[in-house]
Amino acid sequence: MPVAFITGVTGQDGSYLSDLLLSKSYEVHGAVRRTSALRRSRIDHLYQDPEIYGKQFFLHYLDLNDPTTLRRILTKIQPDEIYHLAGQSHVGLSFEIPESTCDLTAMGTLRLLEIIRDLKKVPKLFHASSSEVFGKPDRAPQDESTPFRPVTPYGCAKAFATHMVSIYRNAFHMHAGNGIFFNHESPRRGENFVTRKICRAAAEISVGKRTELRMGDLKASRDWGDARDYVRGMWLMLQQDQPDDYVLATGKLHSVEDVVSIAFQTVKLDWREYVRRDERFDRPQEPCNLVGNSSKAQQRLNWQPQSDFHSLISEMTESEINLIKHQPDSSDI
Ligand code: GDR
Repeated sequence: MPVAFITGVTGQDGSYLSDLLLSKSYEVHGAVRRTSALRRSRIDHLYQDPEIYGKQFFLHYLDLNDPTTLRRILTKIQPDEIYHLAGQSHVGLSFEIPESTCDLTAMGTLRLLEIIRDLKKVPKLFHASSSEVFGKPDRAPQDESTPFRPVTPYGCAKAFATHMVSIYRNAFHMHAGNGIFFNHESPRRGENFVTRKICRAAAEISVGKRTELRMGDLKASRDWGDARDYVRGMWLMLQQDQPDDYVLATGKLHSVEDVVSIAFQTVKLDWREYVRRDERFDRPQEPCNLVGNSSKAQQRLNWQPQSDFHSLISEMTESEINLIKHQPDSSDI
């Protein structure tokens, strides 16, 4: 049974990755922050299952700024594969809390690399990098050779971490790779990211739970894929003989307004009646033209995005309607 260790296991990607690895008979260990609530979290279905939790799936309390505990856990479980997904992942918030963003995302990754380097059996490492490293790029679409030009503290922290992973791969011959992932969404997306915020609001407005949706820039655009496709890509990256960096993206740009329009269409409402502009959600700087070219992943990993944008946003909106029906007090999840 291969052993995997996941940082950020309670997040959208960590939870789908746990499902995927467990289905492939891995023993999965996840790192959980002391402050994370497990009950009713995205991994609740695994945590509550006595056939899985404590047998094939294990959780460890760990803060990424606590290298001693990290070293102790890794020495004990001796993972074959590490999936490093944890970090402060909200780009807008990184302007408010740049130091802790850099400490977790940039230095947290370096601390992990340092510990891995010293382990007796050096595990393979996947690092979740981000299209935010490209910022305002000089070309579109972006691929693995596009220079990094971050325009946000988050993007800058990810650029540092991404370079460090490449440096450790080359200098210390580690099987370590960066997944330079463009936006990826799902019904398990965090509620303060734009797609989930919109789908949730459309569902709540449709059942009369609220009357309006306040939004930042509707013209902002992104390359949005499906998180379930992207976690499959993470696993594929670590199954290769040679470690490398890969861009995962759909290659298609859509605007925030497109998300709004599809979500409200799904609940049969005209979005113009409910959506209000609110500059509080604007960011001091926005990246532009972030659209990815995933040819390398398609050729070498045989990876293809399988879901399309329209059905993803409809699925997310329908999932919100189900949540409202079945968990009326879901706002505290
Ligand atoms: P992003 O995702 O910053 O691209 O980072 P997010 O969903 O937060 O924003 C996407 C775009 O929507 C605009 N926007 C708003 N965003 C939010 N959150 N709330 C709003 O009200 C709103 N109105 C407009 C944003 O300005 C932006 O242009 C995500 C994260 O998952 C990162 O961790 C990851 O690395 C990148 O994707 C790839």
